[in-house]
Amino acid sequence: MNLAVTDVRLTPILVADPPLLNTQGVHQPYTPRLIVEVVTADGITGVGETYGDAKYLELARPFAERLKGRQVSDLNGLFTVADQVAVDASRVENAVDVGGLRGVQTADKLRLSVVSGFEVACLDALGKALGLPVHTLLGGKVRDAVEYSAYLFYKWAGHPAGVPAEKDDWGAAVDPAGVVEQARRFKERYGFTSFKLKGGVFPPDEEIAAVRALAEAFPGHPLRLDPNGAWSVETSVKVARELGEVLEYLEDPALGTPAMAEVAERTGVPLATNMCVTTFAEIKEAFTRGAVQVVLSDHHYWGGLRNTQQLAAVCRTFGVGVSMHSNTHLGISLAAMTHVAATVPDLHHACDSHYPWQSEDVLTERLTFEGGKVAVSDAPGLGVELDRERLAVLHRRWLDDDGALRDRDDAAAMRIADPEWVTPAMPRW
Ligand code: GKR
Ligand code: MG
Repeated sequence: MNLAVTDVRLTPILVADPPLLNTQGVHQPYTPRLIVEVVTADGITGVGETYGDAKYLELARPFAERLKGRQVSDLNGLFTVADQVAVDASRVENAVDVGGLRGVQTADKLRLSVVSGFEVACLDALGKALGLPVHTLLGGKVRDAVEYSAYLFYKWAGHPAGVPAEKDDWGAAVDPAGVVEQARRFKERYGFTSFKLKGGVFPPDEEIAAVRALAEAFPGHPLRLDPNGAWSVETSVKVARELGEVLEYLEDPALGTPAMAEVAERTGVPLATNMCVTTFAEIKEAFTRGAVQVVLSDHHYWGGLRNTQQLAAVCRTFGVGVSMHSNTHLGISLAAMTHVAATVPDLHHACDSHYPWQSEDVLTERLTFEGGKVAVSDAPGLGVELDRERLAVLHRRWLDDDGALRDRDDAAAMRIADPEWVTPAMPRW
């Protein structure tokens, strides 16, 4: 068996995305992703997926060159390779990273996001070479299916008139009734039993009303609200008091560890985060201050599936819960998320996934949710197959773009509908 990497293919693509609203603005009609393929000397191809914005491509290209000749089994070596590639400092200094929705951006974090795409591709190739599923390479699954939550968004019926976009059949959701209707569809289509509402879009009272409407329509279903740090400590405490009874947890109500610690101290509602604990370095302060009770990992920016397992072990040590954050992604990432989540022993909260919002994929067969769960594949590698024709179509879209969509920019997308829009300073309320 020859596990040496002989070729690496990087394919940036643009994927259709509905007009989902968040603190920064609205999702663009097409969002960038990067598909990574790692080929071994035996002709086995492993696939991975990560962010596709220019700053990630800038790192992924030299990374790919350096990977050639290394073994797909040398997963620790990926971090050595990461140390050898650099991103232009201006990319980090000026980066807004979609308004920091995934926490503070650093050069290291960018590198880890690139590592994750290659790590998943190497694990897929290694699994295929050995005839073993990725979860086995990670130590073995402890569950046969992974539960996901329905990720509800305030949303327009369509992208602004005149903007080239794919149509979706979800309709608008800009008030409590719209949110409940969206949740109903999620439940009907995929069987989800827990719901997360992306907040920070409307004044808190309106979002409180939406969560109350969900609680009424779906009694006993776990509910979460995530305003991405849009609220002051006072507002967060008020919302926590008003919704305390119905929330499984409140996600990033306020920005940063000190503010989260204060909210935690003044309320009994568990706080979750994918914003103030996004690196190993941020754990100590947050945990010692009791700022968060659940960390939402994301294998993309935590540096891969094995780092996610390490994060889970640290959380376990401190009695902090762990679950999974999501950003717009396709089936390769959903498969990777499912494999790693299957190996985490104490996963007590349904994971997040944007996947139902993506009408397009690069796989021959889409992954499916049944009863809100994705079955853990036992096929070799990730258990997914790349659809090269679809990949070519989505890559063509990226090639044809004049550059406007190649970097995700929710504020720019919002300005098309509202030319006066500037991303609000946080806390907004
Ligand atoms: O897709 O608009 C979005 C979300 O707001 C995403 O960018 C966040 O990173 O889902 C994320 C979150 O939980 O904060
Ligand atoms: Mg969040």
